[in-house]
Amino acid sequence: MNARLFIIPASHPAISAELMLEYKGIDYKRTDLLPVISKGVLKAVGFSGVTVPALKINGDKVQGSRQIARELERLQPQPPLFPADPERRAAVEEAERFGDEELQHPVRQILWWGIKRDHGPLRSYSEGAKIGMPLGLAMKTAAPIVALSARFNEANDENARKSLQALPAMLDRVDAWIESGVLNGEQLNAADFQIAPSLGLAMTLDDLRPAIENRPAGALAKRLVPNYPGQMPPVLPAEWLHPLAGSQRA
Ligand SMILES: N[C@@H](CCC(=O)N[C@@H](CS)C(=O)NCC(=O)O)C(=O)O
Repeated sequence: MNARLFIIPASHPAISAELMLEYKGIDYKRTDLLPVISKGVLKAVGFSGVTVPALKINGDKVQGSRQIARELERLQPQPPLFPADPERRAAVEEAERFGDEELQHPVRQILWWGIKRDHGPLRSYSEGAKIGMPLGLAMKTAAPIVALSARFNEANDENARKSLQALPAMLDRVDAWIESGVLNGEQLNAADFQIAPSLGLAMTLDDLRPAIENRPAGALAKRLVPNYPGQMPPVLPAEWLHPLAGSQRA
């Protein structure tokens, strides 16, 4: 198979796509893009949307982590990303939908809020990426990219705070899916690959890691993305973190 994946370093849905390609044993080449600039590049190479992950595979273009999951399953059914049993498949698809539509964006908004506040950690999220220029230089010119990304993702105070308030209930849902065997079973599935990177990215924030790492959701992230790139020292106002205080389950 001839596959090229377009990503932004440390993008959680892009890591979902990488994990699924690896799980399927499909060799691929990777093009690393800077946020914002990625939109123009994706258009230039013929994608209709402006987000990563974007995959060119055997001449076709597939965009979006869930669409990529289905295309990989179609092209190479083994090992499967979805259970054969219809009821179990429906449960996996619901967890996958939740990961994409409900969990991904709040984590993205919290991250960009933090990077907007302190550009310093940005470099750690790009470590090892090949963005076509030295990392040091890219970081010196990062201010407009950070400002635009924060604006594009509506990572303002109100939304960052709302995202933090929503996190405990979302972690409970992930734990419940793990306890009922929908997630983190012996046989991994598309929902595991969708959700674990969002948890992994959240755990790169020193402010959030304690609320996640010791619960089932944290175990899922450690299993699938033990070395998630990036690290952000404490940056969120203590008062905003109150909703997470009770969610450090052992
Ligand atoms: N829900 C979509 C989200 C894709 C998405 O929003 N990706 C972000 C990176 S995490 C992106 O490409 N943003 C454009 C930018 O940062 O300029 C998916 O799972 O594919």
